[in-house]
Amino acid sequence: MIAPKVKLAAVVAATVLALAGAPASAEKWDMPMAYSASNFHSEMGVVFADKVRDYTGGKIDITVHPGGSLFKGGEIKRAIQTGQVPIGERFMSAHANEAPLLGWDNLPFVATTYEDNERLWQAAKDKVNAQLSDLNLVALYTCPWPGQGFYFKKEVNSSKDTQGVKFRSYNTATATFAEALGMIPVQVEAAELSQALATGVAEAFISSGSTGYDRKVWEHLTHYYKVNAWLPRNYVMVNKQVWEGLDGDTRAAIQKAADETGAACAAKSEELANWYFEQLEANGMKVQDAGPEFLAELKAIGAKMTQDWLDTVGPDGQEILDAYNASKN
Ligand code: PCA
Repeated sequence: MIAPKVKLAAVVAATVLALAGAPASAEKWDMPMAYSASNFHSEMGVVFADKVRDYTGGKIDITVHPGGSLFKGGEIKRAIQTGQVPIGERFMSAHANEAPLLGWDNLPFVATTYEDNERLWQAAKDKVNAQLSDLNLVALYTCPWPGQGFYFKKEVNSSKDTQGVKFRSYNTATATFAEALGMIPVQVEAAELSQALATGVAEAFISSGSTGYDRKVWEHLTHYYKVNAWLPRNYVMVNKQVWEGLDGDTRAAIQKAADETGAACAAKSEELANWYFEQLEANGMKVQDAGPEFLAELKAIGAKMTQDWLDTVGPDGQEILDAYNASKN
């Protein structure tokens, strides 16, 4: 039995909370994110958490844990699927090994601008959401990284220069790309990238200027080749049962926060894309367009990868590409 004094204290505390405008039943949600705290995706995660607190009247109180600090990048999806945490963020195409459709944003040279990437997302969205639902997940918002290019520690003009290079990949598609260039892929999380470069586990990788900047890769590497091969997306996802267990008003409030944050995050990504290159240059890296021979090879490999994706995914993949191509006319 609870002692009357304690009971009274609890009532008083609840009243104080109610008077302060915070509902006594505030739900605390931990939100693991994979990338560093100062990265724009993580900063936007905090913006999202603030908006959710605001729009739900304090009912849902999200704490962001960036940099893989609560769960490592590769563990986040599973932690949400199994209900260890209600919500989290991860790189979508990292899940394409399990669900190939989720590699929709990793098709080389298909959508190389922010505008086209958004068109591709609109074409893919319903199918992606259906796929995520099968995985017990609901996507709240997605946000593109800047275009992907290659980091090396030497000048590279063609695949003659890439043979035997140890390459950090971030998903199956980038490992395939590396192998087609004669490189040796090793999968490493962005959070562990600096260490992989410092210890020689990897000596090249594909990514945006953003991750090169976050990981200060100029300490180990010298060249960045702009390729803009694709603009992959992160997504913030919630456990399906948790989502369905919320009342309609709370869901609408969270979705409003998510829609606003997704739009702001994409705008931020675009705004920062060139700034990251300037920072790489200011720190001594040579940032340049990939040369014609290298680019032609990358495009040939890319075309094959897109075809392989279509073969694996089947009609859903083709429908996405058809809808995307139609949206460009
Ligand atoms: N940075 C992330 C994914 C894509 C990007 O630009 C990374 O390199 O892991």
